[in-house]
Amino acid sequence: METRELADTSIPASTIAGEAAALGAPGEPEGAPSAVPSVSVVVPAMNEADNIGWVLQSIPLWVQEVILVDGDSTDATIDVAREQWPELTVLNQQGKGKGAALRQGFASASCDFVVMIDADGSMDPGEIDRYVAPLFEDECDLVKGSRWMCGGGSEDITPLRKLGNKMLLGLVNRTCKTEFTELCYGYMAIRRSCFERMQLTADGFEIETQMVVHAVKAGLRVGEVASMEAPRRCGTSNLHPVRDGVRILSTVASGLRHGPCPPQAPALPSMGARPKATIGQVDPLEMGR
Ligand SMILES: Nc1nc2c(ncn2[C@@H]2O[C@H](COP(=O)(O)OP(=O)(O)OP(=O)(O)O)[C@@H](O)[C@H]2O)c(=O)[nH]1
Ligand SMILES: [Mg+2]
Repeated sequence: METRELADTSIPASTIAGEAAALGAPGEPEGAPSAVPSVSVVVPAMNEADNIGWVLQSIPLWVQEVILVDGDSTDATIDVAREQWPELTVLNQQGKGKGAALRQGFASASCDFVVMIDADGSMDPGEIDRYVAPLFEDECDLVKGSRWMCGGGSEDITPLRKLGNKMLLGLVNRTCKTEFTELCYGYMAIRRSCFERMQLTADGFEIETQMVVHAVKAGLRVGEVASMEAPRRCGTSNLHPVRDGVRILSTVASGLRHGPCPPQAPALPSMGARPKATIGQVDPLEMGR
């Protein structure tokens, strides 16, 4: 595989936090300088009462909008969430599955950039500025987290999921002529104006893969930033590796059926506050933990 040295094109996280802080507290965007883009966070949640409090209290205060899409939780998820973020928008999920929840959240988001993050505490909201920075700098349209880049990692992934991720990643990289280091990871930031071009339809956990494949096929600029995945704080996973793996595979296949992928921009940026990474030298199976 071709190896490309990636420039560290990040801007300091403090720049975003500092400029966005001028927007004021959540729900109070008045007086915002129009040049500073705004950020929505979409959180799909199903019975995450023991985790959602930590997630919401860790979201930077300069985020303007937080949308929780609730999958018919039977516990206190919504109450705990509202307590933590009073201006929270709560949507009752219409369809079924994480993908349906996310699509509903994306459709209702109103800010310039939209960040998606899980409600189980496995993704650190403190990384949000790293995801948003390349959008802010107009280097990317979609920024996806990677647990396998230099500076990333996972304390959560099982050997079976690791293998599945590697095989699906290889398939996407070969057919899309990309050099991604990650595929099935649900921490991303997207320029809201790009959703229309992505034409998302996935209902389940295959949504993340569909976002990546459709973004590439739509000619969007896709970049990766290093991310650290912790184990979910409490509770059990909703993902079934075999069932959802098959759905992901069929998503890749149908995404690729409709013609070739356009070439990616020459510099797939590596961004964020982490050290420089070299895509192509990282073996996903060897990294993490
Ligand atoms: N609204 C909604 N949220 C869901 C649904 N399924 C999963 N989620 C949420 O999507 C996120 C990811 O689901 P997880 O069950 O943690 O899946 P996972 O991260 O692959 O599994 P673990 O690594 O074991 O945590 C969590 O915030 C879930 O609460 C659903 O059908 N509806
Ligand atoms: Mg999880």
